Amino acid sequence: MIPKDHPRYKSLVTREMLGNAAKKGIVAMEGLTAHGRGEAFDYLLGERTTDSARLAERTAAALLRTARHPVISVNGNTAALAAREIADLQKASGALVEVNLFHRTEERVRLLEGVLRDGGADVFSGPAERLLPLSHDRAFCRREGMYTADVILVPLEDGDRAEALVGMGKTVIAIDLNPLSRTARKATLTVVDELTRALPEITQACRELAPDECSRLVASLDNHYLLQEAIREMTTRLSHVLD
Ligand code: PTJ
Repeated sequence: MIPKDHPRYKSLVTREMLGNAAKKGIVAMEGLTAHGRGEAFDYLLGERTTDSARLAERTAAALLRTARHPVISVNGNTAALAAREIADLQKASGALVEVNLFHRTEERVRLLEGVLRDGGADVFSGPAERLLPLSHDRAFCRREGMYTADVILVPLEDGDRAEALVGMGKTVIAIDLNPLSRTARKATLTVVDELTRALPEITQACRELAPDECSRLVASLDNHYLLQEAIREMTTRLSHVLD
């Protein structure tokens, strides 16, 4: 029982939920460690959406809205934390939703597809092939899905696949609280914000952006600047946190 008046109530409830999702096989055991790393970086950000993250979120929306064939890639942590938010973003952006796993088994793929459908998403499923230039199982995807996508949103990704997708000429949007990660540095655009804060912001921006603002945001995309701003926000907060 987690008491509602506990100062870290939300964080404790999320951990408990992820622990239960791991017991059911939705979240990989390794996903719990990944979540802990994310929490540590969120502490440094002050657990809020910064101005530079909001700019990144609007730019992500602009990329999705102007894409020919956008795809949202979903792993275990993302499905457990944000199935409903993924469904909302799919409706606002028109993107395909496709499961892609590092710790891949057919059973986990089916479990995650069920979680996403329960959240309201229309999941692009069916037999996957080893199509991406990777030696691990994130290489599995569908020819009419990720493989032919021009823009891919990859929340909580690993750097290998972000790099491979960029190498294939795709525009890669990462959501990652760690601005130092390989993913953050390899992606075309990195949203340094917590997943469940970032997705509704991107969805809202998809709904409200006018075409000329989409073009302006895409033309001025500068990921190096966004990462520098995220690191600056963290170091500024660190230097004042005990004031
Ligand atoms: O479900 P699978 O089998 O595909 O496995 C998924 C994990 C997450 C285990 C796998 O992709 C992995 O190992 O990821 P990494 O390399 O640990 O990277 C995850 C990144 O996401 C880290 O940089 C974390 O800081 C970040 N992160 C964790 N939780 C959140 C987050 N970023 C945003 N929001 C979060 N809630």
